Amino acid sequence: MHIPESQTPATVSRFVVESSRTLSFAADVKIDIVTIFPEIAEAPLRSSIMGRAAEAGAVEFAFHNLRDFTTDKNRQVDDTPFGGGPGMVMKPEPFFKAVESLRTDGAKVILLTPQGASFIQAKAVEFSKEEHLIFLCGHYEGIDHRIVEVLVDEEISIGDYVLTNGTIAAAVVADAVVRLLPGVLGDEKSAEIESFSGDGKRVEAPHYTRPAEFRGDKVPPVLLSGNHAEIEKWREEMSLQRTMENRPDLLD
Ligand code: JBZ
Repeated sequence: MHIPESQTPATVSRFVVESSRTLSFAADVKIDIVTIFPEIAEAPLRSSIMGRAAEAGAVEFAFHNLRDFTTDKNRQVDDTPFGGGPGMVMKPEPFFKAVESLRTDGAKVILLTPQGASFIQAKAVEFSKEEHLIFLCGHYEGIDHRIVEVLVDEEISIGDYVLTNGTIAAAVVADAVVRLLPGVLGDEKSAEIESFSGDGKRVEAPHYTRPAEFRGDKVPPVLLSGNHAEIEKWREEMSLQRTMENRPDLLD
C-alpha cells in the first residue's frame, strides 16, 4: 500500500487503522438521517461511543436538513391535511427529492413513526447487517402517505409513548445498530450483546462498587466473599427476583 509523502502523520495513521479495519471486518455502514432538526440527531451521534465509531470508520453518519430538498422560496415542508383535522402534514416533494438523491442500490429506507412496528433488539441486529440505512424523521401530525407507500421499506416505532418528533427515535435506533458493529465496543461490553438477545431474557443482577459501606448501607456480603460459585448463584436469584418485579412480561 503506497502512502503519499504529502500526507501528515495523523492522516497516515488513520489510513492504516481504516485499512486494517476494512480487511478484518469489511462492515462499514452508512447512515443518512433526514429531518428538519438535524442538530437533535447530531448531538448524541457525534458524542461518546457513537462519535468514536464514526471517527474509526465503523459507521459514516450524514445529517440532512429536509428543508435543503425544498424548491420553493419559503422552504416549506408541511401543509394542511386533506379531509380536515388538526395540525399539519409533511409534504411529499422534499422527502422524494431527499431519498432520490441519497439512495444507493443497497439502501434500506426506514421511517420513524408512531404507526411503525416496535423496535426490538432483533431488528437492531438485522439493521446492523445492512450497508446503507436512510432514516426519515416525521414531525407535526404525520406525513403524506405516498411517502410511506413509494419510498419507505420499513416503518419503525421505538415504543408506546408520545414523542414530538421522530429525530430522537432515529438517534435511538442508530445507537442500537452501531454499537453492534465490529470493533465499536471493547471486549468487556461486547459480552453484553449476548445478554439482551436470545430467549430466557432477564434483567441483570444489581451492581455495587466501593465503598463497601455507604451511609450505613452495606454491599451484600457475598460479593466480598471471593466465593465465585456463591456470587453466581446470588446473581441468578437477584436477576430472577428483579425480573419478576420490573419485567414480568419477560417471564411469560
Ligand atoms: C416515534 C410526527 O413525528 C413523529 C412523532 C412521534 C414519533 C415519531 C415521529 S417516531 N414517535 C416513536 O418511535 O415512538
